[in-house]
Amino acid sequence: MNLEAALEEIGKAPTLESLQGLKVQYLGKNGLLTQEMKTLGRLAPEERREKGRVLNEWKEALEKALEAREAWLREQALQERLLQESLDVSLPGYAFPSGGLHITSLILQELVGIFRKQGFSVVEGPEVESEFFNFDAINMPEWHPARDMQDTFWVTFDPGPGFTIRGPFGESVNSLGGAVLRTHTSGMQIRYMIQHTPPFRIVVPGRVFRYEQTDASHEAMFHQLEGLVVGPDITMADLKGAISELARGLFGEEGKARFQPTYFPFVEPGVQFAMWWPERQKWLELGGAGMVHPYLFKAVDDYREQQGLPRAYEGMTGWAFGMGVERLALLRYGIPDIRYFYQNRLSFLRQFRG
Ligand code: FA5
Repeated sequence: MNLEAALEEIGKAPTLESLQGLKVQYLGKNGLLTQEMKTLGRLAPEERREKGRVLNEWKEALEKALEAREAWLREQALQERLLQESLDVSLPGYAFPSGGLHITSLILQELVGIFRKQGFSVVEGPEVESEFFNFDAINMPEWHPARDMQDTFWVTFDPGPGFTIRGPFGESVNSLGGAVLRTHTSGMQIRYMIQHTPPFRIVVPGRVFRYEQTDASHEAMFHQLEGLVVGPDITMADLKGAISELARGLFGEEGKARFQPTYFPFVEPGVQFAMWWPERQKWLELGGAGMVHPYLFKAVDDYREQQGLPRAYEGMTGWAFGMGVERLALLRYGIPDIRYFYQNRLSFLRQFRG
């Protein structure tokens, strides 16, 4: 074996693979140096020591050369890769899709903004509600059609430990009937009045649920905005003023509201209201409203009394309204089908993102 030639060969190995080949060729189990080592046993002791020393030096020299070449080849490969992968900052960048608010959020924000300007506070309530707040306390006794199974998602699962419907004071109200997915935001009228004393004005945005066959104008899940104003001298004129103001906020100076009598158990008198849409020259039916029924004030005061609080609603008057948020969006943007709202198709949603 010629050490010089071997070292030169190693120093010129073009690739890591060929270098590995050389390593096997010299130092492998049957490698050239290994074979030379095997001959040592046949030599006289003196000669063996001398040749053994030389072969060990060769071995070290080969190992060093292999290592050095390997390091160089690896460095070379790295440099090449860096060169290939280097960033070309002149390339156009990727466009990251940016998110946006859902059409329902946009409308809700707009509505709430209009009421905030008039001094209303914004409050929210639970989506799983007790039968008591959703129905009984707002004068919707058991025989009322809205309590039919078609209209209401009853929460019939075994509540199990840890699940209780709580009243405004954290007290369990499970004893006051079953649980429902709230069918409207009107239950919040009671929750809020129990905890606060008049005068006040609030709006309550929120999700509501109805066990309904869906169609172009009916969803099983939609949003409402509830309004409630209570004080010593609140009149129907204030209600008309507030809804008309909302119409102007939404549709500009030409915006106006129309009221027609109708029946809701929790208002007296009750109205349904529509808004004039100047662009299309037509009326949009948006929701119900009216003067708070005295039944509610009594139910609230009774509840307060049970909790050791003074009665606070005798001699008070107030008005309330509840409107469909998606309905408003449908009419305002000429959207043909309410089911588009929650199918999550980007092609639809992108048209409205704020
Ligand atoms: C109510 O829910 C009453 N709580 C409103 C109210 C509040 C009246 C305070 C008086 C005082 P109604 O069931 O009509 O009323 O629903 C109100 C609005 O919600 C409707 O005008 C409509 O805009 C919308 N709405 C009702 N059902 C659906 C549905 N399935 N899908 C989409 N929007 C609906």
